[in-house]
Amino acid sequence: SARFQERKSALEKQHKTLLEQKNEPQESVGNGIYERYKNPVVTAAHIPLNWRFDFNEDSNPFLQERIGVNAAFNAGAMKWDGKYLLAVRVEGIDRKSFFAIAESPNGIDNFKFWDKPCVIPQTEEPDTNVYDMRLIHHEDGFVYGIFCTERKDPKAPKGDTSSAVANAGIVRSKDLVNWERLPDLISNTGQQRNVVLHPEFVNGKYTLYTRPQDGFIDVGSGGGIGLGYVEDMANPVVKDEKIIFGKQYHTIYELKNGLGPAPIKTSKGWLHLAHGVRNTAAGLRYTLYMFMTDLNDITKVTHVPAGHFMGPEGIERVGDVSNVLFSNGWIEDEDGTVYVYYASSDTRMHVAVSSVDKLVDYVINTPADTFISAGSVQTILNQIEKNNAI
Ligand code: M1P
Repeated sequence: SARFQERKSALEKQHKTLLEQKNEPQESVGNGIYERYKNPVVTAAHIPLNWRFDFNEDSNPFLQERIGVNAAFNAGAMKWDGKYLLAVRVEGIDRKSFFAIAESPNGIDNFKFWDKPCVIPQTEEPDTNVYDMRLIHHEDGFVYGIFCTERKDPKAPKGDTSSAVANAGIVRSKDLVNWERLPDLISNTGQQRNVVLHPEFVNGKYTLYTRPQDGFIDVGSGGGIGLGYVEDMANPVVKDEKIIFGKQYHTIYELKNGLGPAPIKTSKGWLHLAHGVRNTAAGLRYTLYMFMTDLNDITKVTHVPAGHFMGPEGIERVGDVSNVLFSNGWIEDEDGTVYVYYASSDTRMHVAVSSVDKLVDYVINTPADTFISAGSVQTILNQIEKNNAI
């Protein structure tokens, strides 16, 4: 009918306008470390219309949305064939997350999803939910996708319909379309989330950053960013796992922390982006922070700027899980530009643009935490004195 066609055209026009919207840096002088951009880069509204609508007028006379999408966030990222790709965590209104690749020609706008969502083969025990994929182009030639797989806790008492067990699921691919599923991570330190593969072999072994936790939400007595070694990704038993960056009292990572994307190699050390969590009266607050590890000993943390690198601002503060920034993807371009892809409040994806030089300067020259208020004051006094001497 004319009404059906009219509605279809309106939907298509609205979608096209959103996808083709130009993105620009925010108008503020900024902090000199990175530039935030005005628009989110990927949202639930970016999901292709033909995933959501049945366009057959006989079976869908009102052209209703049949399969709703709630959010698009926590994306892995990589440059592939000259394009900027995000492996987005798409969360349906049915609460299930899955992965779908969105591609942009420039890294800051025009993100468009590939034709179909990713098909992730299952292990013998199907994943109930999957999320937060890190994409790593390993020097063995494969692109690995390491993600969180969640299943109901078999030990949950009857009537407990929310306790879950988290672990790292592993897939690899040579074309990002056909994925080979490997066994889930085998670690004896409890549940795992925020597991990331180091892009290079270390002493001939695969090296994984881990985040052991006692429970599904609580890291408990353990936690922290761990590091362990795997001989064969087809039998991913983590050995010699040790914590390289623990949670710490009265910091932005007081409750828990976890690694974001795989680190970027620089002449000064490995640059890391992570998230830190602290508890507040308003609930958990997630911010992003950075640190650097030694080029020759990746277990050694060499620099940690005090506080957060990015915290939620403005609209970023609001969403399904408010007061959260989370990042599991960044892209280092050939010219040294770094695109930091971050999600706000478990709802949408944004980009902040920096460079390797700027990030290295930030990590090395930002004062470290002194862990007490008087120390923070002294750090400011030192800077005032230095400025007065100019
Ligand atoms: O809701 C905030 C985040 O909570 C979890 O992160 P973590 O294990 O670090 O606490 C994850 O569920 C993550 O997806 C989510 O964004």
